[in-house]
Amino acid sequence: MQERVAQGRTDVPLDLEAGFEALLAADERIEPRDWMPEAYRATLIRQIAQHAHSEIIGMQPEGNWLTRAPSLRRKAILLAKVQDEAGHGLYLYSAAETLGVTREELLDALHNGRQRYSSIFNYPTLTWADVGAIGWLVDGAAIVNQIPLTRCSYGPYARAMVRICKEESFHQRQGYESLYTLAHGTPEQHAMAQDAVDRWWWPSLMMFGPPDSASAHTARSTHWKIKRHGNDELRQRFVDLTVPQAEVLGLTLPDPRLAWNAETGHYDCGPIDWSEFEAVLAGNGPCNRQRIARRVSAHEDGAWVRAAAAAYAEKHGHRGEDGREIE
Ligand code: BYC
Repeated sequence: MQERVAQGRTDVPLDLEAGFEALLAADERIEPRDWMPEAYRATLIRQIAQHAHSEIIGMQPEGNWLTRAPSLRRKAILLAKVQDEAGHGLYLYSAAETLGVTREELLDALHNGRQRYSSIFNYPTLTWADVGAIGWLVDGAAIVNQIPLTRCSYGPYARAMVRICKEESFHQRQGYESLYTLAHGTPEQHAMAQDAVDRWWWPSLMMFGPPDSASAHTARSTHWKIKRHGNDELRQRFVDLTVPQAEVLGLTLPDPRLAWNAETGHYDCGPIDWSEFEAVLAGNGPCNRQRIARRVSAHEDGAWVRAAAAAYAEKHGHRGEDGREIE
């Protein structure tokens, strides 16, 4: 804090809590070495870890189609997307580590269910069209949720979001383009695309989290400028953006009550079945057990890589690849 005053970045009172609040009020970023309330730290660890876990578990539904992509071009695109997701996860784990947790603690918490990952990754990918639906709807929803996080008060998370959103906008476009091709293909391909959209629409809306009236964390996270908008506002923004895109795709959305409301300037929607969301969060979605079991076995299979890396570090001390001492 004193360092900031010395740098002339902002006139921060020396009292720690007041200094923290002053940084928030000035819309400055909080950095890892700054003082922060423990509850702010805990909230960020929870959210960033959940986000990182979502990226890593989110590789599984699409990875399921890597060996069955319909062409070399589609396979190369999907491979790149799934690799991007691994990169996002690692980047986010690093952001969480700046808050004082270790990678091991974070992975343990994922594996034993103490930390969550996004509800959306507990659904199966039954056909190739699901890959397109994930890109269009799931990445589309993720971008709407994450663009405001580029202005999150915690610097490392905000900066991670800038890079991740850039890549996810490509992911969203590839999904849209893939679905467009199917929707304008044979009647069977059109039907497959429609079926995928029918199954992914409602879970994509649930991705934004519970209604604000039932959201435990929104009020405090908004005060801390971690969240910039409520869950309902972002969900509505996603619906408003997506309905016209569905029309261009030539596909329908599975909500008979979806209608333009000229008075509000938004689309009205039918009610979301929150009991489904609660069941998924309680571990009873269609694929919860399978996804965690797969993750745990991948982690166990990778034990030899971690052991080899540790042995190498031990043998070479704190030396970089060029053999020089790392300070
Ligand atoms: N799923 O008070 P609330 C991707 C929980 S991956 C599961 O509103 P908050 C991609 C919430 O944790 C991108 N749980 O919470 C990857 C809380 O539970 P606890 C994923 C959910 O944190 C691969 C309780 O419900 N994006 O793009 O203020 C392939 C109450 O909720 C969910 C992110 O992770 C959910 N959907 O707001 C393709 C974005 N929603 O902890 C694509 C970062 C809520 O009290 N995260 N819960 O037991 C966020 O922006 C916020 O954490 C949320 C929730 C808006 C999701």
